[in-house]
Amino acid sequence: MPQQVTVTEHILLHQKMVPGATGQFTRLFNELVLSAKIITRAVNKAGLVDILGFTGDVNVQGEEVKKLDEYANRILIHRLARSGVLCAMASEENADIIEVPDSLPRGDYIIIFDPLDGSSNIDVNVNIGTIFSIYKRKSDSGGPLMSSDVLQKGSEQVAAGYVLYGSSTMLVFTCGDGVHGFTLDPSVGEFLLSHPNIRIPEQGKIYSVNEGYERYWDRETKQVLAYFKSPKNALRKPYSGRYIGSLVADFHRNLLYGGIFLYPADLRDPKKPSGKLRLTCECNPMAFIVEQAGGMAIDGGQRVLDIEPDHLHQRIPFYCGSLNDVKMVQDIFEEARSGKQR
Ligand code: FDP
Repeated sequence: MPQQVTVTEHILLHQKMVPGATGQFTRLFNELVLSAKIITRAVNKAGLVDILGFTGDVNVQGEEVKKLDEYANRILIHRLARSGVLCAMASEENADIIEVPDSLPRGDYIIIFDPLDGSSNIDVNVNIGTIFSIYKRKSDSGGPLMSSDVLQKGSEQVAAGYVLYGSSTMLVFTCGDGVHGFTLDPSVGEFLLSHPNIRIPEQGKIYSVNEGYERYWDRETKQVLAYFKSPKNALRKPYSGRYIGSLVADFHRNLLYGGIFLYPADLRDPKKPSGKLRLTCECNPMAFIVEQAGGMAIDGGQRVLDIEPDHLHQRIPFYCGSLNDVKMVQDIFEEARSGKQR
């Protein structure tokens, strides 16, 4: 460990540097950290207590809900509502915005989260994660909350991050001043700074995509993959393919080693022409983190953080990672739009 700084100390230092900070953000973050520890405890006991498998319900995405998904969602809603600083929450598991009950104090922050990402990996002991994205409301405090307060562009995020439940639990986040990673030391129950100022390598060597769906991709994405696999690319050798199938885990590996994550549009299902990943709870937070680490995230057409969301569970095609790799994707899409052939 380079330094024994806890995540709470780090956030308090950040608070001191923000003129006029009230401590509201620190309170919200403390509840997130506590939730991450509680979820870690449940994840670590999976297989020993009755927390694996399905609840029998189907969520707003039409997916079967896993018990651990439901547990993580419940913990986050319960804890975050008690931070006293939120006016609303939104979860990947809930169809609508979650209001903070009248009985609890409120503030100006809004948090959007995916309580347990990579659910299909839960029952087989493969890495999963929690993703979060934090905004401040635009409308006046105390007045009615507007949908535009929740549906802000990703560039308006105040902070974003993820918790990775892996060989250890890691909390990685940005408040707009770089990306920092903290590892949970279970012996002291604290997240300690283990990865200060993370920078993603400018040139990656890994691509992560569910290649089984190649036949359903658009022409440009097929061209992109051909490029990464060609010995004539920037590396002068094929990239390595790595796909865990948990966004948090695939993203985290690429962040540290360099690489690109792709979840393209899928032309198979006309109901989901924009791929699978959700703009507000998955793509925006990852895009904020990757940009803060020196990388890039696009939907094939534009910067992810510039997209105006039109609904809470909107999906977009997602290309995210090392600068040179994502620029290459952008060039291929731009050439296709301008009618040029490579
Ligand atoms: P999951 O459905 O298992 O929760 O968006 C959710 C997600 O996992 C991502 O974490 C992951 O990158 C992707 O879906 C995997 O989807 P495919 O199985 O279609 O590859």
